[in-house]
Formats: sequence, C-alpha cells, structure tokens
Amino acid sequence: MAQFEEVSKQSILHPKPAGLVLHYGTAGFRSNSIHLDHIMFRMGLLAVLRSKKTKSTIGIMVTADVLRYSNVCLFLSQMKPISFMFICFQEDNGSYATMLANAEQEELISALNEIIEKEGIDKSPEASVFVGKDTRSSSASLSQAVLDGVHALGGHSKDYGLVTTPQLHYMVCCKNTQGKYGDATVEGYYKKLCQAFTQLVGNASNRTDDQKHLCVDGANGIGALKLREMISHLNKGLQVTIFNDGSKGKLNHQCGADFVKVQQKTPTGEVNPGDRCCSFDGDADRIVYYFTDSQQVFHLLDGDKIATLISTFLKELLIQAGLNLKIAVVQTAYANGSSTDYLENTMNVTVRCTKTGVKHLHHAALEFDVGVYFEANGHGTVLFSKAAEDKIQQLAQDSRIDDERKRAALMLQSTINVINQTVGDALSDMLLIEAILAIKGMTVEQWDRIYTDLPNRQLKVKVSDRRVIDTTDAERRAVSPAGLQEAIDQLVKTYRKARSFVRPSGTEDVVRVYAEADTQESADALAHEVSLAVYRLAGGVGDEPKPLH
Ligand code: NG1
Repeated sequence: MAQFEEVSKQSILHPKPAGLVLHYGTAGFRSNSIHLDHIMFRMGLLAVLRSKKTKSTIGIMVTADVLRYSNVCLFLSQMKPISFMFICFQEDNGSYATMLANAEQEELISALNEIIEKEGIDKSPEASVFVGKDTRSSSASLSQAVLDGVHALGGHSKDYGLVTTPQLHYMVCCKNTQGKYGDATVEGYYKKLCQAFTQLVGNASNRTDDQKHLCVDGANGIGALKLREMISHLNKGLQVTIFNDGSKGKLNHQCGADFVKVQQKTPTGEVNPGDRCCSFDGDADRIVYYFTDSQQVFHLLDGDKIATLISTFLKELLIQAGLNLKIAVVQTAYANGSSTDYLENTMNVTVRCTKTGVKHLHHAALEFDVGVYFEANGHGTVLFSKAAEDKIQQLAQDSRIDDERKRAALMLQSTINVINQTVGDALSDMLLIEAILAIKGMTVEQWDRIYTDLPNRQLKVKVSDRRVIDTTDAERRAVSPAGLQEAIDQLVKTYRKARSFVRPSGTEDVVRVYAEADTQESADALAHEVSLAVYRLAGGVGDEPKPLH
C-alpha cells in the first residue's frame, strides 16, 4: 500500500532509539524530549487510525505540566458528555499507543496492521487531527513530528500552534459537535467564556475595583500568554496582574500550581498580604488559589476548596431554580479529609472517590446530572448531563416562572457556558471562581473559612521498581508488597485524625506518600514514618528518607 511506503520512508526520519521502551502513563507518554521524536511521529499515525475508526477529529497536544518532561496527550473530545481524554482507543487504555511507540523500526508497519485488523478499521474515511503545542523549546520540532506522522498516513491536520491543553480539547469538541459546543477557534473560545462570565457577574451588585483584582502566577508557561489574550474580551470585568509570565523565569521553576500546592508556599514574585492570588500550571489545566494574611501566614485554597465553592454555588442555584438534579463531587484519595467531611455532612452532597488521574474522575462525574470533579492539585471541571442541560435551558425560557427561579435558571445557563466541560481548564475555572466570589460578595478569606484543612504532607520515595506497590479501594490501601498496609495501619493509629496511603506515581519514577493528621508536626512525622516503611518493604534505593524536622 502506497501510504505504508510513505510511512516507512518518513519513519526513517523519526527513528526509534533501539531498545528504548516507554509506557503510556497517567496522562500520555513522558520522557525527556530527546527520546520523544519517534513517539510523536507514531502518535500522529495512531491519531489517523483513531480518526478513521471513530469518524471524528482527534486532538494531539504536545505539552507537559511538570518541568523536565515533555509528553504527548492524545484525545478525542467528542459529543459531550462523551469526552475520551487521553485514551487512544476507548477500551485499550493506551496499550496500542504503547505497542506502537515501542515497535522497533522494522516492526512498525506490522504493528499498524495489527491495530487495523484488531479494530476492523475501514481505511477509506478521511482522517482529521488537530495539533497544539506549549511554549517549551522542544515543542516546535515535536509537534512537527506529529504532523509528519499524520500526513504520512494521509490524514488532514489543523495546527493550532501555541494553545493551552484545555483550549485544544475545546477545539476538538467544537469540531466533533459540528459547532454546537462553540466555534473551533481561539477567538471563539474567548468569546464564549468571556460572554458567559460577563453575564454571570452582571448578577453581582456593587462590585468594587478591589474585588475585581486578581494576581495570577502564569507558571512561566502558555497560560500567561493566553490569559493576556483573553483579558481584552473581559471589558475590564476582571483586573488581572500577571506574574511569572514567561518573560524571564523558567517554566514551573519556583512557581506554578504544583509548586504552590506541594510546597505550601507562595511562588516567586511580589504578593502583598490579602491579595487574592492564583497559580496556573505549565499547560494551564490546573489552578490553585491562595493568599497571605496580615501575619504573613500562607493560606492555600486547593482543588478541594474549589470543588466545595463550586458545588455549593451550584446546589444553591438548583434549589432556587426548583430543579431536582443529582449533584455530586468526585475526588481522589488526595482530597483533604476535612473537605470530604464538609461536603458529605454539612452540604449533604454525594462524594465519590476514584483513582488518581483526571480520566478516572471525568468518567465518574459522567454518572451524575451535575458532576463536579477536582483533584486536590487543582485539576478539574464540572460536567452537566444532556438531560440537565435541557432542563436548565427549558426553565430559562419558561415565561411562567417567578423571578427568583428565572434568575437562577439563567445563572445556571451562564455557568454552563463559562465552564470548559471537555477537561480541567485553569482559564475557565478562574472565570467561574471569580464570578462565584463576586456574586456571593465573598472574600478569599471568607471562602477559606468554609472549612479548615487537616494539616497534610506529600513525600516521594525512590524504589528500584515502583510496580511492586499494588493498591485497591481507589488507591487508599496497598495490597502489595506484603506487610506494607499493616505497617501503615499501625503508624496511623499512633496519631490523631490521621490518614495515610501510598501509591506508585503514574508520571514519575517514584512512590508517593500522603499523610494527614491533627497537626503539621504529626502529618510530617507520619509521612516520614510511612516513607521509611515504603523504603524498607518496597525496595528503597539511595539514602533512607530523613525526618522533615
Ligand atoms: P501521579 O504522578 O500519578 O501522582 C500526577 C498528579 C495527578 C495528575 C497527574 C497528571 C498528584 C498527587 N498526582 O500524577 O493528580 O494530575 O500527575 O498530571 O498530584
């Protein structure tokens, strides 16, 4: 077949280093960019096959949210609410991608044929692939490799150039819904979100300039660039000071959502006491808020606090609108115990816990009329079922209802439009949070006081093979190696209000340890003791973990 000849010819220009084996992890392939050229080319090929099979547009994003790595995410944001993020073929969970990525040069065509046969792919439909990239220096050549792969197999491509990961998800969704979700352009994205934001804050009376002011740490990444573009569509409805905007500092270095969440401190840059601040991550799909008080004490408002604010707001609106829709919050084991307790026992909201990784949260959220999902690190969004959207739409157009119900229905409608339902999106989440604070007339301090986080600590342990750790119960219990869970249970018993779990990271070669307890000293001590147990029972390498204090 002529196309396979082209693939063979082109693949020589994107050679696989012999013997290199990479796995498709929590959010795509991750490695140093020098190892990724052949992967990018081959994911271009796979996207063409996926597009032919589903008769839809596929998105490929060349990005990473942590320093050092580049990764490639493949996704299909199809008819909402079916958004298959990061999954190459619906059921295979990345195994075709892994097979294709690791096929030696001479095995590539037979690997492609195997996928075509197994999936019964009809080669005749046209294939369409959207490609985006972030600001890191390796992204330009890597995204070219993706485009080469798409073209080698005869696919059509649209190169969006520099965009955030959530923006590309939005484009793909718009294309696959024939424009029902919005215009598949960056301009269309800004218009949709900003119009909805402006309508929402129209419900906030007497908003002062102070309340409109927000300091944004752009993590020296693509988010800073795109936020600057978006501001012009906001008609001064939000006054943003951007720092770590990429003009000097390095991507994610001493800044960004992950730094702020894990280090529990402010990023590099001038932040005044009381300023309402937020940090994006490198590819702008996560956001956390924070402020320092007059005593210089740092207060973090992470994904759990964000989920609480949003779900409370939505629940109140649903009640005001008289709509009987099932709302739930989806979290992971990393959610602070206080947030789960508050949601379940004070807000009476259903809470679900899933494995780490947004694909798990996203799918769990689809089971509800309104599914609010957030990882504690600030990665999340809200999903509305088709039935819920229809009911809200009908109510908003119903001329027989009273003013309060009408207002609530219209606000729900604008809320749906400000949210990027395809994936967690720092820009969209920021607009929603700002609108909620404005409507409720709530300061960041008041938001913080909704509940008090249990002190917690996250640590990493290096082991020779992190796969020796196997978990169950949404990663809250370790089933192997033998004796580890018993050791954790014993340690947890020695602290008050304590909880701890361990799991192998899906993105780094480490085991992650999480602990929370009634005081920071106890959380730190427990995290250290559990790290030691991991080190001793799961094949730790290097020096033994040292106490934090
Ligand atoms: P791993 O490395 O599997 O823990 C991390 C984050 C996830 C998710 C992915 C993808 C934590 C504890 N883990 O996964 O929540 O965001 O990266 O970026 O924050």
